[in-house]
Amino acid sequence: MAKTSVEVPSLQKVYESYFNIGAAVNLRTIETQQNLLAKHFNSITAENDIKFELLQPEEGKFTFERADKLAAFAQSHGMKMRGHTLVWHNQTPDWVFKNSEGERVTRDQLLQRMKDHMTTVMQRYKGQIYCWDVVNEAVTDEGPELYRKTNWLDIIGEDYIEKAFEFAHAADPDALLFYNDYNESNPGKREKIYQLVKTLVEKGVPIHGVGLQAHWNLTNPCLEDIRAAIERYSSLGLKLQLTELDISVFNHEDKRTDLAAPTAEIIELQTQRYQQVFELLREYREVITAVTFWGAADDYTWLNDFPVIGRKNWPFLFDENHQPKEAFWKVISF
Ligand code: HAH
Repeated sequence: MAKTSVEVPSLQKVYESYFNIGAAVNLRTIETQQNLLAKHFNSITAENDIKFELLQPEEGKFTFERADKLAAFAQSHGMKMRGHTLVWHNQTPDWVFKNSEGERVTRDQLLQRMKDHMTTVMQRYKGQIYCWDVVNEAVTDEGPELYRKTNWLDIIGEDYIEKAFEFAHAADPDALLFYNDYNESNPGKREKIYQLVKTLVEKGVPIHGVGLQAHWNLTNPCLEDIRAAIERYSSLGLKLQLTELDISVFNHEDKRTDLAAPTAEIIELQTQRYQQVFELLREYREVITAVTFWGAADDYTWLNDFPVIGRKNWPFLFDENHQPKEAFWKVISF
């Protein structure tokens, strides 16, 4: 039986004494999903608009209009805001790594650019963005190497990560500083992320948390691996946040494109999965301070273009019409 919207409890209120509930947003979704966001979420992250290439497409030319609009949306709705992201190998313009002759910049030049970007951006949103993904995805998925091969690593060296955290802390001493990564619950990558973060903590680098992106699907990662990752990272005395949660209805290898709507079986699996995941997250309320979805409702998700371009996905608790799915009712029943 369809329930009317007045009977739908607010997700964010149900979880008030557990953790913040966030959503990634963009300029479109703060319009199209405005009511849903206002009711169920008390935190937002800019899906793209705070990334390097969108904030400083050319050296010294900052374009804050989009990010400012999102920050104003958060403020007018009494929401917190997370900052994503400062130092990353993706969505960073080429100019950052090149001088005016088109040659590679030196270590010192790149450190200066990193610092200038971070300082300008963080100071602008000081008091509004309470928590930053300072470094995103610096660890390899496979192989023995710890550090992902990137321009940051090549030009600066392994200490680019600690430098980023130091610049961040100097720019906004009140901000919470996170290391963020995906496949964070995979046992092999988990240990690499753990080693990286442990070294930072031991060196006294100002880091306050680990972001688990949590781009999951109906079966992967298993609950035991998620639990082990939470235990391992939190053993360092850091806070944890799920920063980009979505539960794809396709396993990563599944490249089929013929599904027009989720089957009853898929809906059932996703419902159970969300129930189990949130049961586990509630157990760790002492260390998990926020759970942010990488979107809000099934009418818009980056998964419609990843990893298969143009394939529809249905990864959230709310359907395409912003109505709560079965999974929503399980997540709020405890
Ligand atoms: C995340 N990467 C990024 O943190 C986020 O900024 C982006 O909008 C979407 C997902 C996840 C990822 C990827 O982009 C490519 C391969 C694996 C995982």
